[in-house]
Amino acid sequence: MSKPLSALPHPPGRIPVLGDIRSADRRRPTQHEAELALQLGPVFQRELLGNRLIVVGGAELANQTLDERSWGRALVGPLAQLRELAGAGLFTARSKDPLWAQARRILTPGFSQSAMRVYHDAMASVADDLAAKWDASPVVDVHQDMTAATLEVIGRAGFSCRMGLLGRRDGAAEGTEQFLASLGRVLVWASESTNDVPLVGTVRELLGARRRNADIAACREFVNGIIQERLQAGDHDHTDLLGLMLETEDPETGARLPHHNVADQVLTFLAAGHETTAALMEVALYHLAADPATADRIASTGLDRTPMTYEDVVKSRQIRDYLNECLRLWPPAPGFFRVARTDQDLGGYHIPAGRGVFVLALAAQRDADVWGPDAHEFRADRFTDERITASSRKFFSPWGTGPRSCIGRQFAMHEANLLLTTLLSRFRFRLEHSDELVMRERATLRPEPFTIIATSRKS
Ligand code: MNH
Repeated sequence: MSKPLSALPHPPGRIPVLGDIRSADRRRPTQHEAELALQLGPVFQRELLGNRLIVVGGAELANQTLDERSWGRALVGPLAQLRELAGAGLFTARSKDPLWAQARRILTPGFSQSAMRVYHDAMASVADDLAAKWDASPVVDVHQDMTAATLEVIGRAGFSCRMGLLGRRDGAAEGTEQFLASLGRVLVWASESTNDVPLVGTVRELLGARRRNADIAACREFVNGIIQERLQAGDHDHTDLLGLMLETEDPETGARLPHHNVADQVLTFLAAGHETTAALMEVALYHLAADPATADRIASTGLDRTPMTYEDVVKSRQIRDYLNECLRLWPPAPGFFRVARTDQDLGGYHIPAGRGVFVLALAAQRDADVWGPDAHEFRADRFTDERITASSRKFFSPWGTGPRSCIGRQFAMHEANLLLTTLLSRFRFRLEHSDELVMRERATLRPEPFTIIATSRKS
């Protein structure tokens, strides 16, 4: 007999009606939940004013929620908030919205491994611009440069559009900085408002609504500019993501994506693609800067080919393993929501059909029961030493799962791999201060800004 949800363990200090308000941390919600998972076990509850969030932080139970027959994706939490920004873009569309399936069919070839060949040169141009910048000024604000680099990559590879954040500015999109500022504020809101204390949150919501609507409008205006420019140019032979979306007929229905949906997708790729990949790059650069011996070792294994070709990137498995350890320890998307399709049992608790749970990858990817006693440590060779297979009990799911898993996975890995190998082959870097890696949250989990000193390997 499984126990009712009300019997799930919860944080100490629960207050009648208000709930677990004392243990709410609106600035670091998922890191706080990962700490709670250590105290409360593999599945627990957090309650705010009668809203119960079920958090799954144990590897075994988290793996159970990946079964697509029993569980599906849920559009709640920050995702639901982000619908205001990205509408029916892939990330925020409902699974039953026909536009989701249509867009996914049209876009899947554009995100396949072989499509990366098409984007490789555009990505490499960003890597070169970044390296030139580091050559000129060796004190590197990593946060700023990774924001710039990842946005440039999506802009140049996805939309054949320079963002003007790196390299030459002529012919670049205008208003990129304002777009970034607006997007940033909307992401903070989506993250914090879902972890707000009720009532206080409602007031904050009302006060912020006007500003937010202006920010959302500014973001949409920026992407409409990119699309309009392409439409006015009238050339139809672009092989980038934007070309694909504007020109391709859905293989199943024969229909093209309506332009408002193309705008949703462009905004989705700019938002979902840059913050996450920047977070991954920053975690990797932090650990490499903190451990120069490992950086030298990786740099000495045939990364000296310049420029890196598509094949070089695909073959550089060492970096891929390194990136996977970064994704394990600090998943840029710290968790995802799943909903029970039918009644389920999770660790002895009854989850009724339709109930949503939050799968906390941040905790499950560090579960010492399956990852071992050093689960909380960064180990550069972890993924080289042990392969993660479908049958292993280890939970590793930084890209989500099932039909709604990350469409940009190959894109992000090719990009991070190429950027990192380019930088590693050309520079030694060290941390300016011996800072700890501190993570902040705004729907994603991303390092607080830090500085590294980059010096050319040639000198
Ligand atoms: Mn991405 C969905 C992680 C890079 C575009 N992404 C997801 C999900 C995770 C995720 C996890 C599933 C969320 C959920 O189930 O609620 N994504 C990442 C990470 C990186 C990343 C860790 C980089 C590192 N993502 C990218 C890039 C792009 C992108 C780059 C695009 C250029 N991601 C998406 C889109 C979806 C998604 C679009 C939604 C897919 C769908 O629902 O059909």
